[in-house]
Amino acid sequence: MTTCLMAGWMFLASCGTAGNKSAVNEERTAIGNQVQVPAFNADSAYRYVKEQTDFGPRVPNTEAHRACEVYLAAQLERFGATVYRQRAELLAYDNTILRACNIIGAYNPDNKRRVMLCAHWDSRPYADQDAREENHKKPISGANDGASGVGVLLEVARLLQQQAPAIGIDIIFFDAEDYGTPHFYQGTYKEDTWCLGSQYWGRNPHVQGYNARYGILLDMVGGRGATFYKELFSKRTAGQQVKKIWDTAHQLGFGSFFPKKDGTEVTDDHVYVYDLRKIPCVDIINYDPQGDTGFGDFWHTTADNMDIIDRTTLNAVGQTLLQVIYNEN
Ligand code: AHN
Ligand code: ZN
Repeated sequence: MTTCLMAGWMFLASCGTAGNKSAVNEERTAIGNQVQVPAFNADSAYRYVKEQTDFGPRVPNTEAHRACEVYLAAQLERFGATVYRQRAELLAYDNTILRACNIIGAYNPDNKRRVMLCAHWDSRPYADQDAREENHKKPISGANDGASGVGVLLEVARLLQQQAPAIGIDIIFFDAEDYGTPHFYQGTYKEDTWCLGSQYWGRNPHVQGYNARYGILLDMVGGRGATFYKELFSKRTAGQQVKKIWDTAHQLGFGSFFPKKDGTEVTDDHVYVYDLRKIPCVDIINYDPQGDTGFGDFWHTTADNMDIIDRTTLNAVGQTLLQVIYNEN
């Protein structure tokens, strides 16, 4: 005890100016709103969403999927991330072998204090919620279901290169999220057919013993008039982070996109991030309390294309995300 006090006093006595400066910095972080948070560019995010859809549906084992993988890895590299491509052969609901790839961009990889940001980059092979039965076996464009979350995170990556936050960030694009059992399937039932990429990553993280304080998953974050209710698995396993994100959105004036109300519980990549790695992870996912699927009328239909993407929604999610991660220390 005496030694501690002594050391503190000696430090102050020997370098008084530095001591004061550090006290001022601490005060600034304690107040909290002094941190410079970069401005999210929604035009840029919109362009990244469109560039993905321009490849066509990113269904595993297709040429469009392969080309988009190259594009996403190149974008993360261009934005200064350390990029990992985690390849895996994953068994689908009907035992099709999917040549899948999780794409990871690490920022400040040596920092132990980390937050992971994720979205799925594949698109669904079946429009099996479409009103027209003839569309059920057609692949979807997935502008919202898939590309929107990735587009927002590519814009975040661009900004991370310009201005580093105090913590390390991992951007993870999970593959094979949306190859789950279609409604028309008559074969043998199999469990856990959604989120195959995150299940693989959860068992085989890109870095041995990987850990993060928490994660944020973006799913369907670009739709016009979207509403992000509090998803219930997130609320139960990452309650603190849910509160922080929704409070932040309200402070920034995006309250209409983020009602402080409960949605439903959704099986999505965040469930496997939590169950397999014990990292609390919040799913920011469109919830439509009116519609019968809960996800919006476009969901798993041919209508999920660029026509429903709105820069205003991308901006609300992107700017909220930036505010949260730049205030971590
Ligand atoms: C299920 O339909 C089981 N979960 C929704 C997860 C999902 C699909 N997100 C986008 N597409
Ligand atoms: Zn989907």
